[in-house]
Amino acid sequence: MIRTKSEAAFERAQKVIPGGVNSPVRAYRGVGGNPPFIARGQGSHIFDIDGNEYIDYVGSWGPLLLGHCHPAIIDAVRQALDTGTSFGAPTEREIDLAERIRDAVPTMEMVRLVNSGTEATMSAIRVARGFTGRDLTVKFEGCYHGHVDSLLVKAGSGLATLGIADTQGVPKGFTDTTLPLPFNSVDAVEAAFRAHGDRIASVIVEPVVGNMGCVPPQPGFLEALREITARHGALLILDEVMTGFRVAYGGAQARFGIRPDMTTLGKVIGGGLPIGAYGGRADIMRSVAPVGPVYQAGTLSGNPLAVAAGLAMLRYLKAHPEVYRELETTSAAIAAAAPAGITVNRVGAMFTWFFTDQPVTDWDSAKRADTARFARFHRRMLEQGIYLPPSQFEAAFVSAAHTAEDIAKTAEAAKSAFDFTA
Ligand code: KE4
Repeated sequence: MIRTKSEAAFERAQKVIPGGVNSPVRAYRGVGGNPPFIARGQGSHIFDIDGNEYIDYVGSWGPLLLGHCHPAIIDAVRQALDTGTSFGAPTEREIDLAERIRDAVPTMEMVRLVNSGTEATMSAIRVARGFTGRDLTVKFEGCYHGHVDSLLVKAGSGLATLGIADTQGVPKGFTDTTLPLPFNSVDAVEAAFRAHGDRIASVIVEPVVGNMGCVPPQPGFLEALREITARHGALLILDEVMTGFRVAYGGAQARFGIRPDMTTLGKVIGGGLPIGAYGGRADIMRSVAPVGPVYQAGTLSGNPLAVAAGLAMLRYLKAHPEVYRELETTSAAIAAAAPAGITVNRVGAMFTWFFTDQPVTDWDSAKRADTARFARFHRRMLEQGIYLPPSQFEAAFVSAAHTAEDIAKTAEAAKSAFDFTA
């Protein structure tokens, strides 16, 4: 593929934007080569500025569950545009979205809209501290909850991709309040609570991890988190920024039957526009300002365009439950394209091909994957018009727009790329 325009754009971008990108993982440091610059998307495909076409398995890192430019989303944003872009004042459609979220995720008895997943998780752990009067947060190695100062400890996603164990710029005092534990280890959680139980405000977890690659919960793990946190008076926060409305209409908590105290959302609920949300038990959420003493705010929170896109997305998903059956079928078919020797982890419309023949159940097993071979594979797939997340430690996303033809082309390209990189 010719990508001369992208190469020139990347040169120019790096002179004014750190790494030439507005989010590190987009720079392709994890796979080598330079990133294509995107001109437009349509359905399950994206097109770069050199006119190359790709089947898209990034989907803007999760929001585009219906694919690019779905008419329901585009029409809703177009209509909202005619009434203005922002008011900084309450609007009825924010109530509509909060009510729809509560309808889909009943444990979110009250909801606050914010502008990103990071804001959602940052706010949720703050509320948990304020509500419990405790300071410590438990997280899991390889999980990523956005670039929240205190949670950038053994985090996944871009930190795992770049091999940044813990970022610079966060005072030790901040990260001292965070206890990173191995994902899927009930023993480690029990031990942490034995040692610090009366100081732990919350446990925050990706119920299905996407940020070390896709790693499902082992049977009983989420249930154990629920029981242990309740026993010690700590709050269980499910970070469903990625899994929310993706692995089921009600998220991972519906799929696995878990009732958390709080949930964070993002991505899908904005239909591709900037959004996040946190919520949970009404008694907890009543500690949020202006009702309670825990402060959280945002100029563009509940932004009319993002809310219009999110409402259109959730309305469509509620009216078309068949989407989730189609996503399961499509994802299973694509994930199955991996040959022997590759570990495939998949939950609903998110999956990862790990370049190891061993099970991947936590960060220690994920990081044994052959990232050099993954990089060669990624480049080979890109050359064949398959646009995968540029990191072994990211989940790939399937949309309702992916077709049988996409699946066939992807399977063919994958076989060639696996053989080529063997
Ligand atoms: P944002 O602040 O990026 O909207 O959301 C942070 C976040 C929180 N929780 C989970 C489970 C997440 O997956 C994320 C963000 N996901 C990454 C993809 N692994 C965003 C991609 C990027 O950082 O560019």
